[in-house]
Amino acid sequence: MNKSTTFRKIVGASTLTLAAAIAATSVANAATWRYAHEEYDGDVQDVYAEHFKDYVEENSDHQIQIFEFGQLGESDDIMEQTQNGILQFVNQSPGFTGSLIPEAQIFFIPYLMPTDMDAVVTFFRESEAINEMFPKLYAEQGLELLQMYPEGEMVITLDEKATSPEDLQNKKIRVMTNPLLSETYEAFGATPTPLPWGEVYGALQTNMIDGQENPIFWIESGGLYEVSPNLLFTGHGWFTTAIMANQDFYEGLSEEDQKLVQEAADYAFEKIIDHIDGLADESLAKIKEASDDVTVTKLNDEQIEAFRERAPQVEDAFIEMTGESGKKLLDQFKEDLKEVQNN
Ligand code: 6CS
Repeated sequence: MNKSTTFRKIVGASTLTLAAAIAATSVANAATWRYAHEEYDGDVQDVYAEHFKDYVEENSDHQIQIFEFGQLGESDDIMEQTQNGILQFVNQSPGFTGSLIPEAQIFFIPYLMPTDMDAVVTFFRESEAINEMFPKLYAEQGLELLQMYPEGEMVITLDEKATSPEDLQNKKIRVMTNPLLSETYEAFGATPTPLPWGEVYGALQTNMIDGQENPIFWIESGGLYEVSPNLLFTGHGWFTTAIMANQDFYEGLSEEDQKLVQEAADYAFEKIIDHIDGLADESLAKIKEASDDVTVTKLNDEQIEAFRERAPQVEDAFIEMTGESGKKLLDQFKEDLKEVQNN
């Protein structure tokens, strides 16, 4: 064997060893990250999670394991598991986070958000309150906020048709478990009843409550129209949700993996905006097809005004609950919204 063949063999062998070592390191660094959300297979949060998973798995050796509603408990349970580091990612809606981060209740001030979807999406993309102020508030609770996104316009479902706050008197309306949402329904004339999601269908079925609010896709997918068939479109807000990571986990990632996570969150955001476009109309059509008992009431401007004029007292309650920090957030929120509407 001549010198050059020997040299090539040695180099070849060491290249192979190096490649094997790199492969072993990358397998050793490949992790399985646990991600829980609050919805079921095919619902908006699940679609977001699947896109996030696709991006991560296509662009790294890491795997994402998704847990849907109920597999690990209620929304508050998955948040606790994330704060404890048992889960790496959690999708929790401000409807529940509001009890942990009072400022997150801002989404429950009625008639703050526009009804037009393009304006809502632009707001989420560009808002300084959403993209700069909220991450700091979540960080105080050990959470790295990755993205906030809208799921759909809120619609009230009731046991009877209604068109005014007077019609809501004595109606027990289920609300997610944050105090400001209770203020909203009190302002609307109703009796708010905070409940975790798992109890809502049964409570409607047994008439423990008379109604609830949610986006149409969820009213359809959860079969809520079967037990609460009168739909009332008041235009008072959007269901918003948020995806976040345990902050210690996130800060322990390499720069490359942090970038991967951010890109996956942005990628899934774009996908979800496409997904929700037209989803409410499709879901309403499915509901009408499935049930003859369903009624749909879309309030006119004058009827909406009767609800809207009760919003300022909820805004006052928000400021009372959140102090200076909430006031600053609300001012920025309003400024961001004005900018979106002016453009
Ligand atoms: O009303 C609720 O509690 C649920 N609504 C939606 C649209 N997603 C998850 C949440 O738990």
